[in-house]
Amino acid sequence: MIGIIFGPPGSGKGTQAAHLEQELHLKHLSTGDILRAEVAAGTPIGKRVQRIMAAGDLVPDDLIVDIVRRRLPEAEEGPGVLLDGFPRTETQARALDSMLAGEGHAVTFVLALVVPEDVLVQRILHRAAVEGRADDTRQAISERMHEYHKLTEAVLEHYRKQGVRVMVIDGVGSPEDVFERIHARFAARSTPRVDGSKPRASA
Ligand code: B4P
Repeated sequence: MIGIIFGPPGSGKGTQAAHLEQELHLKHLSTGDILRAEVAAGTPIGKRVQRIMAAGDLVPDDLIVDIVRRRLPEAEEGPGVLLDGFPRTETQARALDSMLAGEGHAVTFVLALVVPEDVLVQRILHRAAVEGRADDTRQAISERMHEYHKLTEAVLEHYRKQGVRVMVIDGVGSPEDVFERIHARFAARSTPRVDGSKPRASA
């Protein structure tokens, strides 16, 4: 099972991915977390992307595709993978499709979180006050939203056209409320668990 958790900045991708990792036993692969770890460790990749991320821009496709290409085989050794923050452009989506096809795999589902922009901005500014992430400034948030509309939204259409199951979820409310909706959607469609059993009745 290869799932993608998709949504604009601040929509709760990382938050919900942590729940889903436990619920579906998927390996969570967050490109944002990987890049932040590279920056914190001061690696050559980290030095290359630090300013780009802080400005709210997307890092180059070739760099991120290379990172995923190196990490995916290990993640695929488990029962499934949940990609968070990747793919973010059509070029990345095509690269992912061909990487997976090489292993005889394909994207199984896309979970798209929908949240109005004013709520997104409030959430990110709240995180800025708590965590002080370098890209949680008003200017970087505005750039991240711009990049999302310009480049990332098209990824959803890319998978819709392929007939991949796209589940659109209302991402407003507490993280628990949102997870309940996700869980209900999986249960309603009786998505088989990776071990062949049905999902549990409650989260
Ligand atoms: P990400 O780490 O993916 O950043 P994000 O879009 O803000 O998502 P994140 O997971 O952190 O936030 P979430 O919505 O869970 O990427 C960061 C940067 O890395 C990008 O801007 C780019 O520069 C680079 N990058 C990463 N992947 C890339 C790629 N593939 N290609 C190119 N560049 C790439 O949560 C946000 C906040 O809301 C949190 O504080 C959370 O606690 C809160 N929250 C979540 N759910 C909530 C809820 N229901 N109610 C209230 N608050 C909630």
